[in-house]
Amino acid sequence: MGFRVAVVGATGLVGQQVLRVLEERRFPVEELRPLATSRSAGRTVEFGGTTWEVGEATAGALAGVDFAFFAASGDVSKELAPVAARAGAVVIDKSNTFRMDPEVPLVVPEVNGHALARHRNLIASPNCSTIQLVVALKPILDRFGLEQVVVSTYQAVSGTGAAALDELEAEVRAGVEGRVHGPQVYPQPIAFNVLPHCDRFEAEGYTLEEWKLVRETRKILEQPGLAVTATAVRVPVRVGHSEAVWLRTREEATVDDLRSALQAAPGVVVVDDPGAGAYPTPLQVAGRDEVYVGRLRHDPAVPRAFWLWIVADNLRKGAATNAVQIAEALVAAGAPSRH
Ligand code: 2RA
Repeated sequence: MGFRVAVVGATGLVGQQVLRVLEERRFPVEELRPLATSRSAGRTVEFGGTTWEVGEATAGALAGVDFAFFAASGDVSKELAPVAARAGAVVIDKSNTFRMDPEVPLVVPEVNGHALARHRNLIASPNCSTIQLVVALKPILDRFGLEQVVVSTYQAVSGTGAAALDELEAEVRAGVEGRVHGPQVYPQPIAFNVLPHCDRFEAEGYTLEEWKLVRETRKILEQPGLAVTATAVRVPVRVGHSEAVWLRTREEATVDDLRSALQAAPGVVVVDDPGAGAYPTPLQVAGRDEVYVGRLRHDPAVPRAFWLWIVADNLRKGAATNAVQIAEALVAAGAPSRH
C-alpha cells in the first residue's frame, strides 16, 4: 500500500535529491513517475534499486498521481502544477511561483506545519535560504518575540544549479583563466571570489533572493510587520548555505536562553564551542537534514540583540527534505488516501 508519486525535474540537482530522500526516509512509493522537460526526457534515474526512464512532464503524465514534487523551473510549475492539483494530486512545489499566493500555504513543517490544514492540493516549499533561517528563528520568536532581523547569506553555487557547480570546478582547477568560454552562469569568476548577487536585481537595489528572504520569512512566521533585511552573497562553496544573522528580541533574554531554546527546537542542532573550534560549516553539514546553529553571542552595543551563525544543506533541508517532510506530514494526517 503506497502512493503514486511524480517527481518533476527528476534529473536536476534537487529532483535527484528528492529521489534520494524518498528512498532514505522510506516514503511509501507504490509507483514512481520521474518526469522532466523534453530536453531531459529519456534519461534515466535510479530509485529503489531500479533504473527508471524519465518521461516528459505533461498533464497526461501527471494524471492519477497522489503526490507531485515539482523541482523544476518556475515556468514548468506555472504551467503544470495547477493542472496536477486540479486533477487531484497534492503538489509540493519548490519553485518561487506560488510562494506568496495567499491561497497557497508556504510551509516548513517544524515551523508552521499547521498551515497545511488549509491546503487546496497546492503547497509551496520556501526558498532554501529562508528555510534554514526560519527554523532557527522560530524557537526564539516563540519564547522571546522578535523585533528585527538582519541576515547576510553565504550561498553555495549548487543553489544556482549543475552548470554553476561545473563553472566553479573549472575555475578552481584552471585558475580563473579556466573561466568557461561561452554562456557563463555568473557575471564574474566565482572561484576565489564572492558575488553580492543571487538571482536578479529588483526593486530598491535588492536582489530577488533578498526579497524572498524578507517576504517568505514574514509569511511563514506569520509576522507581517517583522523588520527583516538581507544581503545575499554567492560564495565558492559546492553545497551548504551559511547565514550570519543579527536579531533583536522583544523580551529580555541571555545567550544561554537562546541556546536552550535552540537546543530544544525540532530540526536544530547547536554546535557552539568556538574555543574548541566547534561551529557549523558547509563541509560538515553537506548531506545532513538538520539546521546547524553556532557562534551565539550578544551584541554589547544594543539591548536584546544577538548574533547567530546558521548553516544547512541547501539541496536537502533547503529543498528536497523539506518537500518530503511536507508529504510525510500530510500522510500522517491521513491525506491523501493510500491505494
Ligand atoms: C540560490 N536560493 O541559492 C537560490 C535558489 N536555489 O540560488
